[in-house]
Amino acid sequence: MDSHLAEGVTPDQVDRWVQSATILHSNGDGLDIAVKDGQIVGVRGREVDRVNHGRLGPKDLYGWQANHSPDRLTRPLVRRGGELVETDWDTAMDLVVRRSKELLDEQGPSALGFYTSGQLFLEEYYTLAAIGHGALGTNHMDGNTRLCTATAAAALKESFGCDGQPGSYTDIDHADVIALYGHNMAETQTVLWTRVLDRLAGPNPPELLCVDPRPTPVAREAAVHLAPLPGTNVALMNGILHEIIRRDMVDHDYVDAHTVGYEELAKRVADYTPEHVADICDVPAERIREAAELLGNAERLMSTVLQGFYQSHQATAASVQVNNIHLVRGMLGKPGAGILQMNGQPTAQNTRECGADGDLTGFRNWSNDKHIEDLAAVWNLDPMRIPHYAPPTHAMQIMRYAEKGSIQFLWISATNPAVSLPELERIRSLLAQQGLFLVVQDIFMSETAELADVVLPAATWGEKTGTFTNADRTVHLSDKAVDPPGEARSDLDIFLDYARRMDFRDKDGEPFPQWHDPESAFEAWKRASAGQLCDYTGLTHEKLRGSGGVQWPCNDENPDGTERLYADGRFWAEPDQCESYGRDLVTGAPLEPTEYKAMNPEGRAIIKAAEYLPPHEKPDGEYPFALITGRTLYHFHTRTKTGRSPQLQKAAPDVWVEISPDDAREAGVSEGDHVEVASPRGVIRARARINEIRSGVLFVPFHYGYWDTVTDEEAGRRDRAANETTVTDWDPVSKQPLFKTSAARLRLVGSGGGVPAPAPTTTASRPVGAGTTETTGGPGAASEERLGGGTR
Ligand SMILES: Nc1nc2c(c(=O)[nH]1)N[C@H]1C(S)=C(S)[C@@H](COP(=O)(O)OP(=O)(O)OC[C@H]3O[C@@H](n4cnc5c(=O)[nH]c(N)nc54)[C@H](O)[C@@H]3O)O[C@H]1N2
Ligand SMILES: Nc1nc2c(c(=O)[nH]1)N[C@H]1C(S)=C(S)[C@@H](COP(=O)(O)OP(=O)(O)OC[C@H]3O[C@@H](n4cnc5c(=O)[nH]c(N)nc54)[C@H](O)[C@@H]3O)O[C@H]1N2
Ligand SMILES: [Mo]
Repeated sequence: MDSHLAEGVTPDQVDRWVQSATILHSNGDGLDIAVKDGQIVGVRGREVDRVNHGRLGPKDLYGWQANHSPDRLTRPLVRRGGELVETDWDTAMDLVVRRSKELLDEQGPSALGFYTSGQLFLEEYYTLAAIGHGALGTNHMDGNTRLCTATAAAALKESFGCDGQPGSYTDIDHADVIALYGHNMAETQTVLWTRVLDRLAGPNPPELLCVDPRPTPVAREAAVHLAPLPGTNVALMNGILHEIIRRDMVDHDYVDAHTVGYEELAKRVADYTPEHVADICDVPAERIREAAELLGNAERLMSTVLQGFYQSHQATAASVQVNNIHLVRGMLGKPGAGILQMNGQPTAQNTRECGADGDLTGFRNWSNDKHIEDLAAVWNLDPMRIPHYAPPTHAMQIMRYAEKGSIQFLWISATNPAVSLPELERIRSLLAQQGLFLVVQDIFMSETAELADVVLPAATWGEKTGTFTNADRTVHLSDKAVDPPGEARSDLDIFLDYARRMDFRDKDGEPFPQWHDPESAFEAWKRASAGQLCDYTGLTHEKLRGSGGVQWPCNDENPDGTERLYADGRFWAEPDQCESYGRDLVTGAPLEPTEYKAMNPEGRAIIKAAEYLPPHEKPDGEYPFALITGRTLYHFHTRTKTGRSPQLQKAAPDVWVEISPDDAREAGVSEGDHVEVASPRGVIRARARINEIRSGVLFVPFHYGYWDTVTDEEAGRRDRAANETTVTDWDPVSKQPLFKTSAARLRLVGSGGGVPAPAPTTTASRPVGAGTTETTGGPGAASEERLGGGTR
């Protein structure tokens, strides 16, 4: 069991252990919070938990310290004479309510927008969805899940008719091949990775396939590592499918009984020979054959997909090809044969289920009037109150409407777009506009809160009760351990307070939402989920208390939850049932209900093919590098929590840029030198880390914004956040922005005096020459990386 307690505190001094789960990734590791004298003083892993069996990762062990950081927001703030000043809740909420009512009267609900998170609790999202889509009737509601797992949801809908992960983490225990696509699991889901490492060290170890342009710890363990040029995933996947089909490593019985679309796929990938694909991806053709061989011979294939696929221009098309490999090989619904279209944030699954993003509550279908009526009945509202004339506005479009002035009220909760959205100069200026009334609900004075008209101080994890669901559908309870600081209030209380002050009513004139606390919100949600794929009716807060997590669907038929979906080869895809009729994978154009019915009358799994298109912004003479951005082990996003945990902050104190040895030599750059990375949008300055990243590619972690750049020299400078450089563009199907494909140039600014870059040395950013003990680590392997991958 992993545990960390504050210095000087011993386990016997702990007053209480309070059940919860981890919140700085999507793994959902069960933990207990240690409480002493009304303060959180540590955590320990829960051995009874099905997900982690007591293990915890570095962020979980140290991240909780941020909760009692002295600079937590403790009172509401309002802008007066240009300055944010403290006030009381009545004053702040009155302002929010007054502006809402004015805009509702003058312009209607479309003047109001909501941008939320993947980090609140289920009860909070359900409440927000009911307020936004139900009571107010605005179409403008989305989550930062748009930046995170919109593609996971889209890929699942395209292939299986509905969101919901088919697989289970236990598939790792059974698989003989594990494929990780654009997923640096070793750094982003550390406990899940230890489960993989256990298998690798045990009897009958599985073989790994890693698809990632960087030498991640996953790549180092892989039997086959493909390092394609960023933005070429669809070509690569089509090449692998080409080989699998050419060599007839296809489960024709499964395909015939349970799928539609196989012929179309076979036709579409016919031209994608390994040689052709090798040219596009700059990966040796032989390596593509090896990957196909591995996948095609697997008896129990487990796949995970994450941001290397989701945050690029053909995100959904690429992710769907992973589903296709499973469908053509009949690798679903049995132990070891699982797909995880991964989540990133701890509660992103709930944002989607509850419909606090572009989805409709309970995985209902926006284009199916019966589903709207059904939800309206659950809410006891008139169906016409739920806007469904068009698909809900996605986050990037919400920002566009705010920029243009049609959205004049924007309520942002638990996300920090002034650091996490692309093209920050634009985001800062549109959020700061005079005409936009900006409400920011956070636990710290984030870069976004700095721009707000009203700042609402929230209580967070450990200070409130609620449930959340991880990437393999495991539901956990997180109980309140301590009181929030000052006057901070839970997000649920804030949303409900708004609803009461707005005096929303249901059809019977009763206050809407009809619930008032976490437990009644959960009970209400159960009614909304009843009979849907994400059925929670068999769960209660009490049942989860003490448990090791339960996987939905959990209902009368499955009282202990459900390990794998679609075990019987039946999908949630019947025309009357499905969450979406699907889209064209290349253009994003939605299918009409009649088209869907004609294509898939029996509700089978859908094998959908896609042509490869090159990225819109490719390296050229002026911007010769492909710039990718992402994560490091020790930090979470914009570091509002991990940057306030001394151990984590020390492990990765400042931004860096990863450069290959060849590229560094050509630019005259040595380890630790100061360099400038410029894209057509903006410039950042960072220190150079020379590592085994493939040539032609630069990597910058996106964790570093401006809240802790406090020295005189740094104050006011805006050249540290990766998103100064990224592009305003998105996948046409999922609308997820492209954080992993832009073009950039590199320039030496000054010597670092031989001091290494402030980057960790044990992660994907490990410097060249370090740690040659691992399988692909030596200089020979490094040159193979530069050719686009290696074998073990
Ligand atoms: N330590 C840590 N863990 C986290 C988080 C965190 O901030 N820090 N955040 C959580 C969240 S919200 C998320 S969404 C997940 C994200 O978890 P991951 O997706 O694992 O993390 P990223 O670093 O964003 O991207 C993964 C990999 O994609 C690769 N990549 C880039 N471009 C391409 C490409 O074109 N093709 C391919 N195949 N690969 C490419 C990158 O080299 C990178 O190693 O992590 C979760 N866990
Ligand atoms: N360049 C680049 N950009 C990216 C990515 C990338 O890979 N590259 N990844 C994208 C992805 S996958 C993600 S998920 C996003 C993440 O981007 P963000 O969501 O903007 O990042 P966070 O730092 O997690 O912001 C969460 C905010 O919520 C606050 N908060 C924490 N807990 C609570 C709570 O309980 N209540 C309230 N009200 N507030 C709380 C935190 O203090 C913080 O300000 O970034 C995206 N942006
Ligand atoms: Mo994410």
